[in-house]
Amino acid sequence: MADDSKGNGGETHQRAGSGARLTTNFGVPVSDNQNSLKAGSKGPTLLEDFVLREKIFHFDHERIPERIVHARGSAAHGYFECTDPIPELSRAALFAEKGKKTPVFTRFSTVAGGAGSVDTPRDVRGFAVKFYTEDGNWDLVGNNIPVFFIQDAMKFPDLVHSVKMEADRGYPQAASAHDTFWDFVSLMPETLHTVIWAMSDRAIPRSLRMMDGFGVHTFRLINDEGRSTFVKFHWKPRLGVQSLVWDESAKLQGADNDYHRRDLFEAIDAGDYPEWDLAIQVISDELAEELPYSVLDATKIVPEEKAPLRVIGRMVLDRNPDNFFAETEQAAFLPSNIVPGIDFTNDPLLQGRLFSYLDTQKSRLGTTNFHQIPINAPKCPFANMQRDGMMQVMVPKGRANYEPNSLDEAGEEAGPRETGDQFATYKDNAQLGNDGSEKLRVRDETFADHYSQPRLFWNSQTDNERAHIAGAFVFELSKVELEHVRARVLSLLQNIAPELGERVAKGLGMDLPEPATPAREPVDLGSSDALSIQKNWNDTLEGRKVAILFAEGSDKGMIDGLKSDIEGKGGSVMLVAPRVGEMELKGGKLAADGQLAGSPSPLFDAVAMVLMPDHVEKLKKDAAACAWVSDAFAHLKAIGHCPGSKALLEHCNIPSGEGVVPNDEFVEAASKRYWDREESLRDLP
Ligand code: HDE
Repeated sequence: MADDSKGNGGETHQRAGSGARLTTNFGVPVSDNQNSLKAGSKGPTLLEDFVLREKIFHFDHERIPERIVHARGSAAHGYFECTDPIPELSRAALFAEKGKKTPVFTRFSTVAGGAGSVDTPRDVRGFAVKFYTEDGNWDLVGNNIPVFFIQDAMKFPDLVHSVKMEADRGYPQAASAHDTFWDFVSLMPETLHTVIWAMSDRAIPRSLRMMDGFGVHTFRLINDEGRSTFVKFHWKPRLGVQSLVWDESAKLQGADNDYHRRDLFEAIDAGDYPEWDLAIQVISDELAEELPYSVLDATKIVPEEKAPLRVIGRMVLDRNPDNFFAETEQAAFLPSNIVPGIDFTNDPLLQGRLFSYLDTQKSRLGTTNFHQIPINAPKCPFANMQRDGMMQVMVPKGRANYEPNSLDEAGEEAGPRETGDQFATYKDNAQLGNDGSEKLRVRDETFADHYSQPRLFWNSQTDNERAHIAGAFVFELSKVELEHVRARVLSLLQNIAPELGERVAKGLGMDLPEPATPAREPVDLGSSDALSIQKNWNDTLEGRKVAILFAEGSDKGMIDGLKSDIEGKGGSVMLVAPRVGEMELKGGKLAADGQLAGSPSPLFDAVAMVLMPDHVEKLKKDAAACAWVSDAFAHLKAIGHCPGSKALLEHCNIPSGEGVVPNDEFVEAASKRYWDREESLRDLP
């Protein structure tokens, strides 16, 4: 067999280790890496300087095109472990045995912004997992929201053009709050289900470690007998789903551009490995037939009440990439990467994706041989008759580069052969009422109901979550300058829920237009608690970050006590003070991890203060100190205080009460957010 499986990087790219002599790319030792070659010390630089030329030539070509969508992302290595095998449903090797581990590489991303944009805009997040299975790579390229904006691949370029920076002015960056996006939404009611999720707190996650992931499309599992079962894939974070509040996420864009990237990297670096359960929703053919919408429609969920989640494995991310470019940037995910035991469905969005991603990888990575880059190469052997191309790094042996051949049927020279019992596409195309006999540019009529599921989502939220959703619509539409677009969105929102339309209209100061006429009458789907973040909120300190503010003369014993109690409950602590150098405290010396103005409270999940009265007097004159506590209060966080620091709260008009507690009650209080506080703080729509 031709030895194609080796040589994908390894031997040809020998890089010397640390302390080795510096050389050019061709191995020539470099004697001076500081100065270019000149004709005399004041003379011009010589063309002959191949060392300078090579160094700058390489530098000039360091960038590759960023991803057209999902350009900003962060990734990590880890493994998937099967915890509940499903051989009755799928022959996939990775689901075959309890305890079986498969390496993974997982990349999280925002959608709209460029590679250098901020981490915390209101946006859908990408959740792409590459499983390096023994039968090849399986890429589950999903999002943190279970539905998508559009039903048919044909609309994707329009959707993306509308949400990215506007064509003439080149802004706004990483934001959906602008005319063209809402113009598109207002003309395409199929976007509404994803839009209502995107206006909920799902689109402002607290951490990449605290978001759900969804395969979005319905897939098939195929068992040994060739039987197909519809499934949806769900990732559930062990830390629970947690979100920010909007003002906090906007302030985080200033406080730390890299808030999510840093959080993921630091957690893994500290051995605090993020973990998700992988669950499947099994959708029987009967259920699929009986639902009032199609399981092939990516704008619809199948409620957990109809098809419960079954956990089949877990993913642990336990290793940061060694090099951001080589791994995270060059990772090429392909929904068409599928393994025996899993198959596609006729979802017209998925079908389009199967086409698109190969093209994009060729355009970004420059060659059809992008599969040879180590992060993309399978970890199992691979062999075929595909040859040559730009940047070919493999050196296949043997004469035969075609198949069939008869050079030596049994020996080395003949090369690889097909194996009929491996991946075979599921044949039945006549399911779910599909008439495969004609080719049509149509959408099945079951795809035409765009309101029932957004209404289900709205009905499932807490009052506070509804206020956030209405508030997000008001914020976004207030940035829309085209009056007729605002009005058109309002006419759609009323079909989701009259109350939503009214609240948004009031928030914008507009009259409510007539509701739009639905293409298909909505049906009543009740409500589902699984769709709410707050109803499922984990009261825990695990994975959360707490700040303790102190200054000269503070009580070190109290700080140490708080710190160890917080860490004992799985939280992490950052010590913040007006300056970072070591300070004399009551009971010993202490240095802060961060300076007050540079460590604003949006960076933390809860804050406590240990301050002496004389320092509080100084802090009262410090705008950063007042903003620190006021923001923590406005972002619904717990605030702990000692008798001295209480004066600062009073100075900033922060009342005691739920979540604003003496330090001895702080650790208990810090695991929550205080949603009820919001009503007294903001004029919620
Ligand atoms: Fe993508 N998408 N997409 N997408 N997508 C890309 O591929 C595309 C869709 C998703 O971390 C691109 O490598 C089309 C749905 C993620 O590298 C591009 C259609 C879902 C990522 C592309 C869709 C996604 C991408 C850009 C409609 C959720 C980032 C660069 C037919 C289920 C993966 C690239 C990573 C990336 C095309 C729809 C998720 C342009 C044509 C639906 C998570 O090929």
